[in-house]
Amino acid sequence: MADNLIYVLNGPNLNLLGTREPEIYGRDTLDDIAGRLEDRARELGLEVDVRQSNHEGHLVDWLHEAQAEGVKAVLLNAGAYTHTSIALHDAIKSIRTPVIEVHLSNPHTREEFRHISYVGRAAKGTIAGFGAASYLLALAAAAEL
Ligand code: CA2
Repeated sequence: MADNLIYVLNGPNLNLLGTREPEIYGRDTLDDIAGRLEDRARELGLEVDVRQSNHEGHLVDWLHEAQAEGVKAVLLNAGAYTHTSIALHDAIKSIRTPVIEVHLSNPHTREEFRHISYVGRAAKGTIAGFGAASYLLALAAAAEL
């Protein structure tokens, strides 16, 4: 049982964070965000395990693992899979671990194809549009669960 552990799962292209499109996604790298999450988690008596993959199946496996390991919650920025992946939707539905959907940008203010979220339809809640702070806000929400 890892009931003070939070998985922070990141999907495709988020390994490039901080290198391109800073006007949309900000200048922080995923490592910068991970560092800020680790600091805040410590203050909250929690631990974070931050991961990134460009492969949909890895994200599905990690969601199953979150349930098997008994982690407290998952923060999930599924990147573009948010808008396409019924597999991720089903994986979230298949576990009891609460999943909080996270986005740096606000997909609802962007292209039409970003307005559907298969992740959001299965998640406990969504935090979007606050840049890197979205992750910290989601961690605060997870701490309240
Ligand atoms: O706003 C978010 O966090 C997104 O999940 C980011 C995804 C996008 O497809 C979603 O609609 C919203 C894209 C992540 C791509 O990250 C990049 C980072 C640096 C340069 C280019 C892409």
